Amino acid sequence: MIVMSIAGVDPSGGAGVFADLKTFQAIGVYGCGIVTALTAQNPFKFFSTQPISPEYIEEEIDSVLDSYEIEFIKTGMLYSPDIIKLVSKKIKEYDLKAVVDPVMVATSGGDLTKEDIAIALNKYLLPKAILTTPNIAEAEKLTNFEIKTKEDAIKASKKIKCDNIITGGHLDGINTINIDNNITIKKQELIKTENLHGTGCNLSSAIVAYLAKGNELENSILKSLDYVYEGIKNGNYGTLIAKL
Ligand code: PXL
Repeated sequence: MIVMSIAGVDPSGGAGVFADLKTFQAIGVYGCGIVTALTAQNPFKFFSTQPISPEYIEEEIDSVLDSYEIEFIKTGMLYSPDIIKLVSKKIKEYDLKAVVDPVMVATSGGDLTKEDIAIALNKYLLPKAILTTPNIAEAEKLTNFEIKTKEDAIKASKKIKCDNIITGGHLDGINTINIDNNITIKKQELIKTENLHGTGCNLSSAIVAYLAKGNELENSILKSLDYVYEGIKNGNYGTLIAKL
């Protein structure tokens, strides 16, 4: 089983492609990583971004998919509408099943996108995705709808252009899962910690790994919520990673 992440590089290893590859390995699938941008950052501070050209990203994707049979991929930091368009084209060309993490703002406040990319995500990528995994702020940007309550999250989830999970880290631990317009609420206890850097990246890559291992979509999501929850509890994210 081979899966692929198309995302940015966080050199501190907590988020982005490096984190995705670790999650793939931990769950037991082989991971490939396509780099869309380099960043200079650590869990406390974001310094800068160096995007890769869409032409070169295309060459990276072709070089892997020319030799590997891949069904499931995830996308993370895509940086610009041009990169989003390119990725959408490649999903169609290779008939890929894509889990889209609609990365827009870093917890550390960094420059993960060139401009507001919600329009491009809605227009080009989400209609081709099998799932998207926004947090509350990202779901608000995708839908232009403010989320304050569980009912708001359910309404927003029905406005999103593909199956989705709106993660509940900023909504009392209430995760809203919408598959074929059927809503499942999965509440998780919130863990008091500062160490959450990369949890979004890890959730979407875990979902891809569980899908590749033959799990259905809802089961893959539920297993991945548990996987990330255990990781947070064990201090696997952000600064405490150093204890590993
Ligand atoms: O979690 C969002 C994210 C995605 N991709 C990269 C990141 C971050 C957050 O810092 O650095 C490369």
